[in-house]
Amino acid sequence: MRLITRSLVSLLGLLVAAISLSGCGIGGLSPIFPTPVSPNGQNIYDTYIGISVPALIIFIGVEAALLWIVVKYRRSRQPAGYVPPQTHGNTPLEIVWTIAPLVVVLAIALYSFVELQRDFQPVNNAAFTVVVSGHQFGWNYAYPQGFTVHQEGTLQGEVAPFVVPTNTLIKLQFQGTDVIHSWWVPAISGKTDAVPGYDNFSWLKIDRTGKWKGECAELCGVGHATMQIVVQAMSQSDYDQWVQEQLATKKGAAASPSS
Ligand SMILES: [Cu+2]
Repeated sequence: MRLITRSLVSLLGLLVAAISLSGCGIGGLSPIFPTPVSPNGQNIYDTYIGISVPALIIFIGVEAALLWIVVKYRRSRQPAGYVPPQTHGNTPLEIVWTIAPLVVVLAIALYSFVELQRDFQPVNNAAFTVVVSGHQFGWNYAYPQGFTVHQEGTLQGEVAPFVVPTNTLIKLQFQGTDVIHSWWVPAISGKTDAVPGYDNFSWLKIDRTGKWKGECAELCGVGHATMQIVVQAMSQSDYDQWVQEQLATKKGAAASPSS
């Protein structure tokens, strides 16, 4: 009976941890199930659900069978000095419980690999490319129009947004200037490493206006936790206006004498 109580208490603890984790947003970053806003984010979400739901069903089935056996065949229900039948080995059963998990693991591998092939290839029909470079500690977004958005790492308030137009396929080219960083906005795409000396690629095509948060997902030094990411999607006309403002600011900065 003590074993059952202990199992139930552990299960309850896990449940409480899961619920509290799903409830709290870490700096606006939901650790579980953010609503996807880009097709690659949607496909990652679908893959996650497609693997998690069957895994959860298998988990509940195994735990229920375990509890049922533990309760039904507990020692106190058996006559004093009872010794259960001593069978050794069961070839068909052993073959089944070796092959069944293998099939499950291979299915997960294949499912994930197909998603990797589908959404982690460099695209060549993008409207434009933004070069995203990570450094200790922040992100720079170099636009083809010739200006750069700096997201300097901070824990005091929000960083400047990486602005994109909605419904536009944008190629992201990742670079690292010192150590490896990883760009991750869960609602948009999978983690993509920004590696010194090697370019990685991803893309986004956001279907609505709004703002989404992410963080550097590769431990990169003492300021790692400050490397916030904010992506903002605007309508094409708002975006065009924003670009003009950036160009004007850049021109102004170049004209004024710097110290
Ligand atoms: Cu980093």
